[in-house]
Amino acid sequence: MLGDCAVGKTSLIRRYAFNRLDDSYRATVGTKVTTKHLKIKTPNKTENLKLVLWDLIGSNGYNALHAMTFVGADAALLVSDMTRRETLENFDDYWIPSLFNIVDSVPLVFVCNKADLNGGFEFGFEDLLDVSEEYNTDRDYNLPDDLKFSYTTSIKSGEGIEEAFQSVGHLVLRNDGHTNPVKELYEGLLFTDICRSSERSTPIGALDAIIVDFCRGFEDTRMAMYILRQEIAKAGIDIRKPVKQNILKLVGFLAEAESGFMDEETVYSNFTRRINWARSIKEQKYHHYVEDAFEILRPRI
Ligand SMILES: Nc1nc2c(ncn2[C@@H]2O[C@H](COP(=O)(O)OP(=O)(O)OP(=O)(O)O)[C@@H](O)[C@H]2O)c(=O)[nH]1
Ligand SMILES: [Mg+2]
Repeated sequence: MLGDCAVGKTSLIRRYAFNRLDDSYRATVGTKVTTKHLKIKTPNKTENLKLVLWDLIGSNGYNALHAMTFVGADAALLVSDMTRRETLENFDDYWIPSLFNIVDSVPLVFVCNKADLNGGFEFGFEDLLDVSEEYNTDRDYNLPDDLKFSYTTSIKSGEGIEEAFQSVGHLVLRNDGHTNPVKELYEGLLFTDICRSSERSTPIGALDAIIVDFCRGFEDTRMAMYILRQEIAKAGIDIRKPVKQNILKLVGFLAEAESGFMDEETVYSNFTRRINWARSIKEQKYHHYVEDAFEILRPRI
């Protein structure tokens, strides 16, 4: 699930996999995995598919975390918010190039979400179609007649949700990338390269590097994320606006957690590396003020 912050990635999964509606917004901390079993009807038979959905934080700047999540992906569902045009533009400007940087090319399904809202729309389904056709035409990805590559969705009415995930299911089934270990190895190496070059002088950049660095000590990212979510909360970090002081605290908490199952030397070298990243954060207080002022002024200009 790809798309900017607050477009509705988590809400769509919640509605689809658990049939739950929840109006509150809490940015997804790191990544979260949900499994959904579905039936895929092909002309000759019905196949059972276990779809593993990877939800991630959409916020700008978590580039290494995003890249890590893309490794091994078989398809992507790109989510935009019809009331914010930049969420559509960012497909081209950020999400698709970043994804294809890691996984070469995988089938893409597009949705414009929040169709239930009364007005305030900054783009429509036609605009989404333009993007979708640009990416899916030359490929031989086939879908049954009743399914498409793009949908208008709403978590309130439920429109388009089942169909969008059915499309993803069909495409995953036909484009099974898991059979190629060389490809996965290559993707992994590419990802390591991205991590090395990531920008760490901003609070988000450093936190991004620390999160990914912590995950690399684990076979199972889900377990790492589970621990991270707890420690990030304990350190009082707001994932969308982290501050240096709390990131320093987090580095300590992570070392404490690691000391339960890692040897002393590894814990110490992890701690030293991460604390150096956290210490080198240049706090951009001034920029925060400008950003906040802009948020206040925006409706008036
Ligand atoms: N009216 C309306 N609100 C929606 C819809 N989908 C999501 N929302 C609301 O939009 C807000 C953000 O939704 P989330 O699902 O948390 O967004 P996200 O894409 O997971 O955001 P990040 O985790 O920060 O990347 C929440 O308040 C949701 O209730 C929709 O179809 N219609
Ligand atoms: Mg989310």
